[in-house]
Amino acid sequence: MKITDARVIVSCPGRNFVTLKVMTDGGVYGLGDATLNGREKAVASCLEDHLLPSLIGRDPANIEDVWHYFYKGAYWKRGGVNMAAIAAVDTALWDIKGKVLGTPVYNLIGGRSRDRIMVYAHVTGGDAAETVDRVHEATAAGFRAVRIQSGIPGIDHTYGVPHGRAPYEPAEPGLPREYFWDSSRYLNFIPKLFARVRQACGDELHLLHDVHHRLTPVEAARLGRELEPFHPFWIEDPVSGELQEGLRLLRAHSVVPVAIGEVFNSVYDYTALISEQLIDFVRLPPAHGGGITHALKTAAFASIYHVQTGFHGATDISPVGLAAALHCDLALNNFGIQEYMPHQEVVREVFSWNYECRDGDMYLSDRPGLGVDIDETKAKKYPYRPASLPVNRKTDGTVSYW
Ligand code: CS2
Ligand code: MG
Repeated sequence: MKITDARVIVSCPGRNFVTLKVMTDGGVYGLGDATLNGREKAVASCLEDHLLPSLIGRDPANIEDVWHYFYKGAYWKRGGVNMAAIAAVDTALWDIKGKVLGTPVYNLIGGRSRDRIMVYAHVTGGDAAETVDRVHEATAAGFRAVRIQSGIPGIDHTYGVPHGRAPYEPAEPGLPREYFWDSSRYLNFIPKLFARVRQACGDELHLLHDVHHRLTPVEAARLGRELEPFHPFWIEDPVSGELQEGLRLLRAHSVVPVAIGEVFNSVYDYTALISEQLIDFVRLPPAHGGGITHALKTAAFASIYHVQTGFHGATDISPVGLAAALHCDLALNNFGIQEYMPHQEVVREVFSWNYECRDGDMYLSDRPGLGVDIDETKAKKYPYRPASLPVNRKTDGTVSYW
């Protein structure tokens, strides 16, 4: 079997998605997600100009070899753009293999380890009272795990907290907007938010919280300590993880579980974090970290150190990328939880998929391959629109993490 053609489809049904379609001489094709929020065109060019010309003519069955050809062969290793491009190729090849063999991808990577995949819902409120109300709505809808984010007293607009009931979409049209941030106000408020939610919703609900990389290690240690009485499921990205050693300080002072890595792009970003057991969950999803092939290796390495998966699943991961994560979730023994933020309705015009969320769990059908398709004619109706993630400044104007 040979790869005969491959094309990149950039489309904006409500938000931008970059999708790779790989065609074969057998008539079977595979899809991969190449969306990197705010850097969509860079990944499209990486594929079109650099990877795809040498993909044509290869045997799509040889996934491991193709992965290493692009990873080792690039000379310039890793990087968000490069690893998202490799991920798209890899995912498309797993899709093809599943379709050719007539079996879902999860069957090719170990089969089912469970029947369903626990997901966490996003709950955001303008203030603590509204957040509590929204948690009640999420539990009434069946969710057993919720990520709680809230507007913070004294901070005008917080990244990740949309106004009213607007859908959560981190990128905004045009150039980056600037938001302001004050860690001391945040640190004073979040333990109070957790106290209110625990008091209103009881002990059983899993509570998660995303710090969005904003704290220093010692600030994160304070947060971890103060949240301990409310036993969070995890705190996410408490510090910016590129300094892996920074997590030692947090670990030394707190037993709050830590999830990290949605902005990482390979297992090499995790070596100290995992081998020193400084974290509890890896967030790097297949779509941003070299695809299913590399996600399985990262998860295998993590499993040795009792670290579980909690893959990133925000709306900037397309249905193709989410499906890739779900197949891994179903198969991996050290699956922990999956993030789930439903796509806008308009996304259904362009993509069709085989997963369904019921009562806080995700179910995958046994459709061969990934089980996701794209309607290229409909995709053309929604051309690319430039959009950016915001830039964060401290209240005195200094650029900070988000
Ligand atoms: C967030 C995302 O889902 C999450 O945990 O951190 O909203 C993230 O900021 C975006 O996906 C960035 O593209
Ligand atoms: Mg996050």
